[in-house]
Amino acid sequence: MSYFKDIPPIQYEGPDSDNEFAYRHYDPNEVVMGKRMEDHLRLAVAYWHSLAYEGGDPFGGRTFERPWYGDDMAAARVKADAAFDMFGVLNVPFFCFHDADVRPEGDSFAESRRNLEEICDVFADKMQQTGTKLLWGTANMFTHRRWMAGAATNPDPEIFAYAAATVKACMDVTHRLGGENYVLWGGREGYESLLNTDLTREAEQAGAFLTKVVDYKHKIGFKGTILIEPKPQEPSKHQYDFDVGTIYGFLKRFGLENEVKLNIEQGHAILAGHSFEHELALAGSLGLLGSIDMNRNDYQSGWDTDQFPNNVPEVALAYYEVLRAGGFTTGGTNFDARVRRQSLDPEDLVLSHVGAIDICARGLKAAAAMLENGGLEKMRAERYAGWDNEASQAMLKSESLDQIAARVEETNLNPQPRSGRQERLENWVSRFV
Ligand SMILES: [Mn+2]
Repeated sequence: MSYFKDIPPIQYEGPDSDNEFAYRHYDPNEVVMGKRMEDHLRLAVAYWHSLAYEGGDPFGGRTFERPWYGDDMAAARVKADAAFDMFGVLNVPFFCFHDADVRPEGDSFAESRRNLEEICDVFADKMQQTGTKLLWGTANMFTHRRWMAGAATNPDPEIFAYAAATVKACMDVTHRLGGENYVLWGGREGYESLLNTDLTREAEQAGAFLTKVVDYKHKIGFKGTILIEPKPQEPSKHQYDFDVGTIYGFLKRFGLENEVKLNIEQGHAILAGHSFEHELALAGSLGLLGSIDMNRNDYQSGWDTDQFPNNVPEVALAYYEVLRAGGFTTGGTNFDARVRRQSLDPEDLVLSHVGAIDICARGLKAAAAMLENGGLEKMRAERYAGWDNEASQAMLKSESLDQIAARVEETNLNPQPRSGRQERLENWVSRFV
């Protein structure tokens, strides 16, 4: 019997509905800027948070009781049943998973791979039956003790080899399931102490590893996008994929900037000292915006708490940058978010997503309204209008520093500052959110 048997399928009932188990703002068929809302947001449930997480924190273990907990294939099958029941209740088009979320670890690499392939056969059948699609697959190379000093950046070449085999297996099943992206998040790719770390070697290893991943993608004809997910720290003290700007430098260094894009997470952006919209805008500007992990952190604790989003103004500014960059192609909105330790019930698991999905719908609609109004773009164009003439462009392209200096004195240049209008623009945004 389904774990979600007492919960009706969630449907759009409009903003005046009094039903807790309904969408008030997410209408998959509503057209926003010429596209269905479902096709804009491309929502995905994260297997690890919703099915594998047991309610633990650094001070205590499992609080949840789910019928699928266990480390054998029978439990993995019960978990898959519950997962697809939940996707159906929510009516989300996509899911995402790590290998370790969906299958038990085997006694050997080969057994782990066979377990993964067997459960992905189950997924393939369920995907066929339900129409649910895979937004992305990925490898968990951070939980098991073998990864404690990193995967691709490990000082031990045998770990590098095990990581390569692991990623190959995960890419294979992602490809077979029609996954639209493949993600690499390097939680252990970094260091705890510089005293025992050779930064130069570890960067070379990471570059060689990613090059092999890209080569293999082309070899098997995987048409999805390879994505790297930035995060500055946690679990490692310092992670190499610190933020968007850092990864851009890494990709340029190894000539991979046209092969790899980014999966950008709200909580990780905040940990890096940025806003989510900053990271999205920078990725958009660099042509690297791939997909997003939607969540939020607790603003007091400073930890990566992976909570569900609940702030429309923040989410609106995030989708504004997504829309400005042209919207998602292979990417989407993955809820990298989990219910809190005390939220024990199946209803909590479902309603957390319902609320977050409505927040995303409101954010998307506000972002589209801002973009269609054009107020911010008009202001920006006015602010930089001085550059839209031949003389200004010549200064950038051909004038030398001393020529510019001579001109400043000859023309007795005396520039006057102009208002940045920040509060007026904040007032303008508030009209939409
Ligand atoms: Mn996170």
